[in-house]
Amino acid sequence: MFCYQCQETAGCQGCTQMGVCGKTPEVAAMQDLLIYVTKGLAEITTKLRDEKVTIEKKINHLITWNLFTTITNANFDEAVFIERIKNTLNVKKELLKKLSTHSSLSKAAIWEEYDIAQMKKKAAEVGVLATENEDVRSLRELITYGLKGLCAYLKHANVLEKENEAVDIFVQETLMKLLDDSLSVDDLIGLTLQTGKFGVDGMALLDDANTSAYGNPEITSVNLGVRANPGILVSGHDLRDIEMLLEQTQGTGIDVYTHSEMLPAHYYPAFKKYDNFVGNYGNAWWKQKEEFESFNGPILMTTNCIVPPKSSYKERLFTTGSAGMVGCKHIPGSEGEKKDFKELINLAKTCQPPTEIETGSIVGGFAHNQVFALADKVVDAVKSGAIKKFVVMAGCDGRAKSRNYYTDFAKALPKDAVILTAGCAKYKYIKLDLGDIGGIPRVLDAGQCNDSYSLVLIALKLQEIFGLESVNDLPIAYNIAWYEQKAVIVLLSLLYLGVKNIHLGPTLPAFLSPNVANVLVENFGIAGITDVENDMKLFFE
Ligand code: SF4
Ligand code: SF3
Repeated sequence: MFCYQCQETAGCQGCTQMGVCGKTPEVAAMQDLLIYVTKGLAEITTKLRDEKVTIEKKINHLITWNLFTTITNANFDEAVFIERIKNTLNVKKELLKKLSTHSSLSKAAIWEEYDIAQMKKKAAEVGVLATENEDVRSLRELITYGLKGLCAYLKHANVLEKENEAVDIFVQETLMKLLDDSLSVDDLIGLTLQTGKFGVDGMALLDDANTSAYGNPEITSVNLGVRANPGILVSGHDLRDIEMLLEQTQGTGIDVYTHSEMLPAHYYPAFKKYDNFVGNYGNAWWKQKEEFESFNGPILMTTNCIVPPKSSYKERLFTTGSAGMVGCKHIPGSEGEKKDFKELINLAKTCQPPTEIETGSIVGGFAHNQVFALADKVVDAVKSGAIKKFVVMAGCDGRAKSRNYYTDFAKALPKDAVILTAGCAKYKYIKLDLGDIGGIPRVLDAGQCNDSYSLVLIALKLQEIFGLESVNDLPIAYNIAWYEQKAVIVLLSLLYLGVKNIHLGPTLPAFLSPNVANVLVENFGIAGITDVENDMKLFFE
């Protein structure tokens, strides 16, 4: 196997024996093959569109779901990947019949094999290292990972019945281009920035989907303690799943808690009517082993990020949507279908209530609409000098000790600096008592990683209010932590919007070749992090 798509990749180079995440070589191989056949399918859909053939929505969704399923920590079940490959081959076969000529098709578009041994053989030939030129490989993978992140966001919008066909068309055209050996490094750099443009569109689509379904996030105090009833813990990013679970747990005596990236569900007005929606339990995804154990009740993983579970709670762990884990029950249901969570609810009734691991509360809900409502206050604070700087610290958390940097960085910030955050990176500092500036908390949490879109809107609004020419003229620094591919699309979106001098840590992506890293440094001022003392000087002097 060879995989270097996430920040935790072995030795900052690539996982070759077994994923640091727990991904086996068998799963890695089938993920590679799924990406390959999906690129082939995307080539066919793109060519059919050229011939004015309409591509059904369900095919767009299949492509989206395929990419999402290969995201870090989403699905560890080889059988799921084999099934998806076969399904994709079936769809591909049907569409091929509609295409007027097959003469210019790539090997990926025409490859077809249902025998597992043959699949494995092919998988070994089509992985990341199949591209020999390291710069082309680097850019192809950068774009692929951006598309994976984008597809995760599209999928969340799709389950809320929101579509943007232009984004689907771009995803498919781009997947086709990733098969094209005639594309130069410059072409691929252009495609990388275009991916960022569609990243913005994808996040805007999801923002619209979430806010039109559940209202605009608002300032909310979220309880960290527990109650005496048994509970179900929900993690991942899928708001439609938690909505269905909340509906089905009414009157059952079962409480519902959020974990990690599901915390922002509390910020949406629509979920406040459920009085069994108790609070947030625990921290970011990588703390699952301790926190899922002490939760005592069933856990629902709606998306990434799953840590392969301990046997002590494996029977209580359920997956749904793109998430999957061998030995854990999967709750089926796709767009528009009602999922049945009876099994979790029945199991919860037999479980002990959660063991309390902390008390108190945290405050969040500072997505664009809420911040715009506070704009006067924020602008006054900036004008008076009470707020001298904003630091965007969005992104991901992870298990590497080096990530304690972000806690130390938050603590060391001057008292007139405000953190803007989104994603699970927040767990490194959201529970610190950083106080407020004239009633404005010093950590403003917009929500999930996709709500980085809100941070962009906030920056653009401030630019407009202050009449600045460029978003880079604002007193905003960017110190972003990344882990998986959703952070890649957020980064590409920021680059597309012209944001410069983003610091990315705790390490730069292994998939950036030295030349590609140089392009990012020279054109966008991208840099890594060093230590808190040095970086404080860099950001504040
Ligand atoms: Fe390694 Fe990350 Fe790939 Fe897992 S997702 S195999 S940890 S690079
Ligand atoms: Fe977290 Fe996986 Fe990235 Fe959505 S849940 S931000 S790491």
